[in-house]
Order: sequence, then structure tokens, then C-alpha cells
Amino acid sequence: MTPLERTFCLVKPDGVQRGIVGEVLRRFESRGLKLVGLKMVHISRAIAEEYYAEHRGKPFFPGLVDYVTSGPAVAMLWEGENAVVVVRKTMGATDPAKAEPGTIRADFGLTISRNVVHGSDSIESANREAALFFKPDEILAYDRAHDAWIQG
Ligand code: IDP
Ligand code: MG
Repeated sequence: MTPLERTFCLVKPDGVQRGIVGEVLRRFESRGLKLVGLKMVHISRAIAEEYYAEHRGKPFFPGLVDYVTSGPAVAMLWEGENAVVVVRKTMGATDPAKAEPGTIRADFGLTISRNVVHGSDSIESANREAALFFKPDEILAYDRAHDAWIQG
């Protein structure tokens, strides 16, 4: 069996306002990923600047911080084989105009500055981002009866 990975996903404020939270949860659940953390957060500017530190100095950075702090968001942790790449592929390309139809960003977005969801791009980013939003006791370990039918 491939080792399990854990990845961080955020439904951004536009996704919450537009009522897409359930749809995002449904898509990851139906792929077989296991939800191990879930919370609603209104991200502060300080956390947003840390979260998006790699983009500091880019022209879109101030707008990105405004966007992600503009209202409540929903933070999720998903566990499963290849969870990082599976979540990124289910979300689609950063720019919804370039994302493949059938992905979340293509099906629910039009433009890169309002692209509905975030997903970690590596296991290292996932660990860093998870630690920004979840305390250790907010990450739950449990068995599901059907895991043997999902994990090879
Ligand atoms: P990712 O979210 O697919 O990992 P990144 O390149 O890490 O994409 O960018 C982080 C976020 O910054 C994007 O999801 C998007 O919200 C925003 N962003 C990236 N590039 C642009 C841009 O050119 N204009 C406006 N916003 C951008
Ligand atoms: Mg990124």
C-alpha cells in the first residue's frame, strides 16, 4: 500500500459566500479521501501573510491577502493515498479559465483572483499549512469500515 498522505485544503471566502462548501466536501469525500480536520475560520491579515509568504512581493499579493481575509473560509485536512496530488487535480489549474472542465475551479470559477479553493502543493506545504490552522487535538484519527475498499 502507498503510504497515506495528509493535505490541507481551504474553501476560500468566495466559495463560502456562494454556497460551494458542501460541493467541495462531496467531491473529496466521493474520491475516497478521509476528512480528518474541519473548521470555519476568518483569516487575519497576519495569518494570511504567513500562509501566502511565498507570494510576498508579487503584484497580486495585496489583493490576495484582501481576498482570503474578506470573509469566513473553511479549512479542511484530507488523508489518503496520494492525497496532495489528488486534491490538486480535483481542484484544477490555478486559473479557472485554464482548468479542465470537471475540476472544481473550472466548474465554479472564471478568474484567477476568485478561484474558490486552495490545496497544498507538497507534503511540506501541507504540514506547514495544517499547523497554521489546526491544533494537534483538532486532527482526528479514526477508522472507516470501508477503507479496505478504497486503499489498495
Ligand atoms: P495555487 O493556489 O494553485 O497553488 P499559486 O500560484 O500558489 O496557485 O497562487 C496562490 C493564489 O494566489 C492563487 O490560488 C490565486 O488565488 C492567487 N493568484 C495567483 N496568481 C495570481 C494572479 O496572477 N492574479 C491574481 N491572483 C493570483
Ligand atoms: Mg500555491
